[in-house]
Amino acid sequence: MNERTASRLRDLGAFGLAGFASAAVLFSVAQLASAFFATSSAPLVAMGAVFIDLTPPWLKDFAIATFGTNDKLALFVSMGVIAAVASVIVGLIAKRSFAIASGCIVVLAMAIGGAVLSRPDTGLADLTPIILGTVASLIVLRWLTRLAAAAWAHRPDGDSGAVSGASRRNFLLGTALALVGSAVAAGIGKSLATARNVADAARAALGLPPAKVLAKPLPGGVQIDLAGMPPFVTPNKDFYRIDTALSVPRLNPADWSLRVHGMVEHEFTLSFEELLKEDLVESYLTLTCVSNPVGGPLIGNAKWLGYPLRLILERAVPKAGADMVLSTSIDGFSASTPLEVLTDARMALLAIGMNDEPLPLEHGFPVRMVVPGLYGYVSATKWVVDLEVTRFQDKVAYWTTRGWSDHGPIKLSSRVDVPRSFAKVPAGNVVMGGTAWAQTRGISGVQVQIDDGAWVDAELGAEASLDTWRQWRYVWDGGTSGNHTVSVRAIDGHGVVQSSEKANPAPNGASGWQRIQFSVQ
Ligand SMILES: Nc1nc2c(c(=O)[nH]1)N[C@H]1C(S)=C(S)[C@@H](COP(=O)(O)O)O[C@H]1N2
Ligand SMILES: [Mo]
Repeated sequence: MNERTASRLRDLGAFGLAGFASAAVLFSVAQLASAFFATSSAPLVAMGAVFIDLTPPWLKDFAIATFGTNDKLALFVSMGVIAAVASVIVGLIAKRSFAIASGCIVVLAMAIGGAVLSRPDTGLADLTPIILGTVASLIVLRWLTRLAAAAWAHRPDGDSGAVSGASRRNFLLGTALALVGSAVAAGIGKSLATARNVADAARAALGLPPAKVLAKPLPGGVQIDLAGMPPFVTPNKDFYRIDTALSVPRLNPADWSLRVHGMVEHEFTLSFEELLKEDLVESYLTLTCVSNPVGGPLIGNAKWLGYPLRLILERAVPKAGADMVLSTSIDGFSASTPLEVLTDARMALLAIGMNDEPLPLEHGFPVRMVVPGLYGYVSATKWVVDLEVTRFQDKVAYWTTRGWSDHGPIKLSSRVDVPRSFAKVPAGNVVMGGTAWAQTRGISGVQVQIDDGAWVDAELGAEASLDTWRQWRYVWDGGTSGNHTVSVRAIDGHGVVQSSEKANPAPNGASGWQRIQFSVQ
């Protein structure tokens, strides 16, 4: 390697490192400062949120299919990698011209500022963190590039011995200081955010009021006794989570209110205290995500405590012509639910409790909607703060503007839970089991098909209600060794057989029969 290449490489290392360290300073200072402002004033949160809003449905499906509920982690990691590469490039530019490098940083900071302002919960003051971060970053970049230049710049006398030894140490010390400082700032930012988090404290302190109408007790036999079957009631910690929120909204119930307005005779605002005083009811209800592929895991069943949305709307008195309720969350998500669905006999709830606990923060604390029979994206608004009675032709909800249907009734569907796909089972009787659902219509039958045999009836677990899923079981006594498949299809309470037509989740839910492979030893 000649002298010239070696010095090029050193530049790359030194100035690239300087750029990286100054970017670390930008993000960590902004992160620290954001503890005192809206959560989406943090650069990564704001940028990620914009990215999610711009995500086309196919990419959303891909992300969920590939990363499951780690999709947000994957997003953060990708953003981190992109930011790291960009920061090294900015460092190299700074070697040539500090002015151009700082110009790049300012342009990036303005883009981040734009992202912050685009969030529904931010104002001008929430630009403070990114401004502080940018100023700190520019100072550090100036300082480190000077140190790097002093240590490695070519000297006309060619003699760099003792002088550059000391100045190289200075540069490395400076860089280490900037990196350690960033880590400390980010850490403090994180604990500050936790300490200032009133929502956790309020949730812990909240005792749920007793329900006026208790849930119908679950009949014995709702749970099929077979290892590998999901519990009939999904524990809160295992309940699937899908939302566009990069940082979970942290609402203090004391500040929460629900505005009910639009095409109604009586607009009103409901406080959390008022909601607690209403006659609350309990009800088991199975939620399902429209992005759930056939046989997928994005479904869960819980006992909800809440106030019937029907009664909220009765109080508001919708005007003639209204056909939709647009529910909006504190973080700008919205769902379009047919007015009819919220006013008919089904138990659509403004929920505050989930399985005898206040709603977990990730599941909408303090208040969310749950509606039997509709996918979550058109009904189950978490952190809900606004109900507007309107018309489908006048208002469009979050996912509809991104290509999904404005109506989203849940499709009749069924799943094999046991055996798992590609499981190896011992010879002899093979006990199979699974789940089927058709919320509001119920399940009247489940059939399975082994290999290319005839469709045969499975046994059904007890029915808890028409709004909950139902388990099934089938014992196959023909377990000859080799590879086999099992397919499943359900029949709803009206006698309709699950459609075999394959459809992707977009735009209104997957369909088709699940078929899995297993082998008998
Ligand atoms: N505020 C808000 N509410 C939301 C969403 C969201 O992105 N933001 N996603 C909806 C979707 S797509 C589904 S499937 C359900 C999931 O509810 P869970 O996370 O409690 O399972 O919430 C719904 N409510
Ligand atoms: Mo969903």
